[in-house]
Amino acid sequence: MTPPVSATARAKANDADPAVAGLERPTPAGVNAPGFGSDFIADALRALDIPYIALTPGASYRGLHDSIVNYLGNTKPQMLLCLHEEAAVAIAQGYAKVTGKAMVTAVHSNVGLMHATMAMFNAWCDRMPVIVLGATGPVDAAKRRPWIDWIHTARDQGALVREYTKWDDQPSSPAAAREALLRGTWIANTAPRGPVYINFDAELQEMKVSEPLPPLDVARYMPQVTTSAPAELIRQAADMLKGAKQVLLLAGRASRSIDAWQSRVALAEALNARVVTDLKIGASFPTDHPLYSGSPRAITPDSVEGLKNVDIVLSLDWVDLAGALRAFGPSPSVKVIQISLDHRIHNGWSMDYQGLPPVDLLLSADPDLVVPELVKAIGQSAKPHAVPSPRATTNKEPSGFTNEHIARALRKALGERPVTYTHLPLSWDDSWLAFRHPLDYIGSDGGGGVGGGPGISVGAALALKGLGRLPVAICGDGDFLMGVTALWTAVHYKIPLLFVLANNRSFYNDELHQERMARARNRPIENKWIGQRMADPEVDLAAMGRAQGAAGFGPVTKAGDLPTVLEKAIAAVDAGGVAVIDVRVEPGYTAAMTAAMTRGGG
Ligand SMILES: Cc1ncc(C[n+]2csc(CCOP(=O)(O)OP(=O)(O)O)c2C)c(N)n1
Ligand SMILES: [Mg+2]
Repeated sequence: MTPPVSATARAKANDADPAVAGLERPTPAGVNAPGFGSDFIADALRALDIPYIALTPGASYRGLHDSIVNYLGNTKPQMLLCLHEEAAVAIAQGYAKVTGKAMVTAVHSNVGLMHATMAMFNAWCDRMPVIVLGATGPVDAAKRRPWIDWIHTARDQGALVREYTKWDDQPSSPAAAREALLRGTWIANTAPRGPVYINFDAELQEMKVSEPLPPLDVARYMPQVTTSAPAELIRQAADMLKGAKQVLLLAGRASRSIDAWQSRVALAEALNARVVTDLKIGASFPTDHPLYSGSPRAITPDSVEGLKNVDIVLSLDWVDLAGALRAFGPSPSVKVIQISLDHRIHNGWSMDYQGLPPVDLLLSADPDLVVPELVKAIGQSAKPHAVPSPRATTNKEPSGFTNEHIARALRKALGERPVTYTHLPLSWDDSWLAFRHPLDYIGSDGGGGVGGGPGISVGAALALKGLGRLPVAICGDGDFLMGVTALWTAVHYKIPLLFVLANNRSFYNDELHQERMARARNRPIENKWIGQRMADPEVDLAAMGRAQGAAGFGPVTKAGDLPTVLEKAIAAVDAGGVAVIDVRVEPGYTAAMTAAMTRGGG
């Protein structure tokens, strides 16, 4: 049972990773009863059982900062110092991608929040729960210090992020602050999940409070929200699927549960469905399964055997169902079943809800809960649908030095070892690495915000500690450079992690856009690199890793050198460190990637 929110809750054991928990131990503050507004906020955080708070400090929450260090003893939550607010929120996003649960972050007044916004938008589009704490004020103008307290006080600070958070609040008393934390945690962790923002007045944190708050049973404020589907709708969906000639299963957003994964496989097998997954989100189906057809690039009317015969599209919370249907170009007789809760989170500001798809049967439910029911209802398929031939993959050695060489070298170096890919670059082809477990790949940034890769990877690697998996982040140089200071947090808190950098010395994705412009306007294509290439000087990415205490390797300029360097870097990570390999791949994308970009994307 969850203990009441009170000073006694402070005696609870810390679930943080033991190596992390041993770090940054404060001098004990002795007998220490709660006496300030922020002590009550800290008590509530403790009772919510959240192990870490990733933060970049600021005076607006110096009260809460003191309470976490000197009142809670920097335990549960334990501080993870971040060098940029965007990294703090990205770390929480990565943590949620692995655990499914919200971690806490704290950012300073309006300015820290401004830095955090990009990562909050990524978490929002990724439907990942994150609790962002902020601060302002003193709201009472009479209490403000000259200048600094004035520029760092904003009316309705939550307005900065309201359009891409599920909820925000600015409580005015310790009791209201506690309630806001309970409500925010519940909302963030309830599907469809997402970030919340709670803003604490500096004065509220620093005020003396003599009366204790009455104890509270946290569990009673986290009621389970039913997200399964009614039996009648499951029966209807099962009947439609049983009568289908060929089902196209779009395996979209899903939890990291292995049981849910196995049910998805059972459903596909019962129907002999063709299955498509999406690198924008975490692995949702074994990509070496004979029923697997590929990534969304595979969804064209004639690219994959069997798709022409599709008469039912079953979407398990696919990120862009309307877009997939458009690319696939099905006949008007194709029926669409959508299982998703996502419509419950859509608002009028961000268009991340995508196009409006035609839907013949909607199950407003969590696909992970519906799929096992569908498997039961379908049983062994009434119709023996054709088994497709496995999709063609090539063993041909690629030419030049490309991302595909990185994939090959990793496959060879890691063999059957459990690996979690915590990030893949935009130009990645999903045939290069096989995913066989929901934790093999956790998806991308969500909001297309470049710079999220390093922070997300650090948060994921933290959550993966002790699971026997090697976290590997493959980042573009642009992504790495925008988020590079997240590495310091990983090194400092002893979070092992391997970065392999697909360094083409360019924001290359945008070179392709300039090429497209030049072609359309009949202008010189050879100028596409201007304003895109990071050359003269080339950035020494390994040195940027070393500067923060990571082991830096490279630059690796020949594919033949990769295996030896990888071996050394993996050894450094196995010894508990962070390793960075600067791989100087050639600028350029595969033909498939370029074709997909011409159809959209980027
Ligand atoms: C915050 C942000 N700024 C700019 C962009 C536009 N953009 C999309 S991809 C890209 C290039 C990323 O460079 P890199 O990570 O090196 O990958 P590459 O395209 O070179 O493979 C840019 C700048 C973006 N999506 N997000
Ligand atoms: Mg690049």
